[in-house]
Amino acid sequence: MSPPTFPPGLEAQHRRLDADAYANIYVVGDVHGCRAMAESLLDELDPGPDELVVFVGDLVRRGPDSPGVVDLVRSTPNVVSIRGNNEEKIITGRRPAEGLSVADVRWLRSLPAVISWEDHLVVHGGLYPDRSLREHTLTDVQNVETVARDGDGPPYWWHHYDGPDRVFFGHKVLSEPYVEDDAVGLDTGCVYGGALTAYDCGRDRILTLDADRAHTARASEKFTDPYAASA
Ligand SMILES: [Mn+2]
Repeated sequence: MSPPTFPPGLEAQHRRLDADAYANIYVVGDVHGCRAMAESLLDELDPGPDELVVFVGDLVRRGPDSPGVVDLVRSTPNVVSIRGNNEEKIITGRRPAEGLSVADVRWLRSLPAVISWEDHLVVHGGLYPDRSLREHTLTDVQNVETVARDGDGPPYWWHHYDGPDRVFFGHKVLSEPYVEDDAVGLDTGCVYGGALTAYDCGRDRILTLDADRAHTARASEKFTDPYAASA
């Protein structure tokens, strides 16, 4: 099976892993500065030296401790992350640095936009179901949500996407994890008082850690039901 291929500019930001190097891989949803939750979840996953934890991006912004999350992910062995749209906002200077140092921002810039292994693909936002990988830009993979022509409602991209790769994603705040053969959605809004969610690829199961408080207010109806019938 040939690895997924993006256009050259994006392919340069695609990190291909050798799955044989790992006994298991976990994928974790958006953290948004919630260092204590990320620490607790990593304690629970307790990755061994032959295991890997992949964060879907949006480590930073909205929560209490963006620099703390960067420190944690950067310094914990066997933990990696891709870059989400919120990392991009800081890297490009469109949003303040949230207390991150120049070295922190340089580290964010060094993160890949895509991580893949075997037929697993991790992107922050998603993929357009009617386009090949070669027809995607960095902005697309970090931001795509809906395939509707206007508005931000359903149908969402994961309602129409049918492989070939199983895509793990965050970005869209979901009322529950979305777990299907073709796509796995993991942003359950921990910074909004929801939960931090991990997917255990080896055991095909979800692990969730409920937030004990919201750091940013969000109405419950703004948690998207990932299974809601598409229009
Ligand atoms: Mn996010």
